[in-house]
Amino acid sequence: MSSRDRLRIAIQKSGRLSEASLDLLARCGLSFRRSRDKLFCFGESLPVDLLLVRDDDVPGMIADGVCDLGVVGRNVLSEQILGSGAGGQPAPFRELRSLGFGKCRLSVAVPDAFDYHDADQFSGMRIATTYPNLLADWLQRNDVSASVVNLSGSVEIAPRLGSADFICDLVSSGATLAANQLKEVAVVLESEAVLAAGAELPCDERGELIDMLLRRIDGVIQVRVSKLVMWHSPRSALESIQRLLPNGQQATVTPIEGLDNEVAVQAICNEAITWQHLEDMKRAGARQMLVLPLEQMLA
Ligand code: PRT
Ligand code: ZN
Repeated sequence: MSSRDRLRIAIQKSGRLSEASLDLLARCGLSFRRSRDKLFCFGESLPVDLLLVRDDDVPGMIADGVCDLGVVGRNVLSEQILGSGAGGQPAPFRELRSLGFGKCRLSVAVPDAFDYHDADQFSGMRIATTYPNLLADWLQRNDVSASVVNLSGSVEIAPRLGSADFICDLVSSGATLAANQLKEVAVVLESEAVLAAGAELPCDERGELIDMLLRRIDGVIQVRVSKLVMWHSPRSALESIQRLLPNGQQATVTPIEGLDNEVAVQAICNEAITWQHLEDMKRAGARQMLVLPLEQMLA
């Protein structure tokens, strides 16, 4: 490992993950000055710099020690982890956190007209993909012997061109499959953007920066879903109201001046709160309910 004292993070230069990656790092308090070639961003608020690269290059750059962390789709990272495992060697990189954006599935799709029941029907078939390692691993785990046709792109037209029977590709809305008269029948991998790191984290100042960044990332991810819920209720109804809160935590109960049996309550909820939750709470005795978004959170 090199003896750099600044941390380096690789993110996608331009593509589906770029904006959300920059947004996440900004929410973690990192600000950058872009260089003229736009491939390197110097960290101004902390000694953390960015490299803007193709998503496929992120794991390799971590393995080579060019950068310490990277944001990349689990699909890309897992494919390369499987690919690097030859000879029983442990992979030189790993997933540290899932980041909650760039969600998609790596799925097997078959022609619309195909009467699909189960994965045994893949036996003896040719499946086109740009993820040969993930597909082969899934076929093996499911005890199916199909042949993997490794393509470099435009997988969805392979069945029409006759170069494969089925495909295995990323799906999000399903529109691309539908436009190609294909249907999704089996999920090989649930994917989203992840924070990737080397097999071992540096134990110098960079390691401390990584720890701090992970704490901030956890906070940023947590506040995205968490809400502060406030209400007034009779003290006697408190327990039954709290039970109605999804994943409610850390209730603070305050007496209300001049009202002996009334309390004001505030609690953090780590799950989405629906109208139904609020209506149920009202029926249980809650009044003056407020649901507020959180800005920052540090456990
Ligand atoms: O230039 P570079 O190599 O960096 O970019 P890239 O073109 O390889 O990657 P990019 O930006 O397309 O995707 C980056 C990452 O976003 C992927 O590795 C996934 O982790 C994630 N992601 C999320 C997706 C999708 N959703 C997605 N829908 N990546 C690709 N797609 C494609 C899919 O391949 C298919 O062609 O979109 C089409 C399907 O979309 P739907 O909505 O029609 O189902
Ligand atoms: Zn790519």
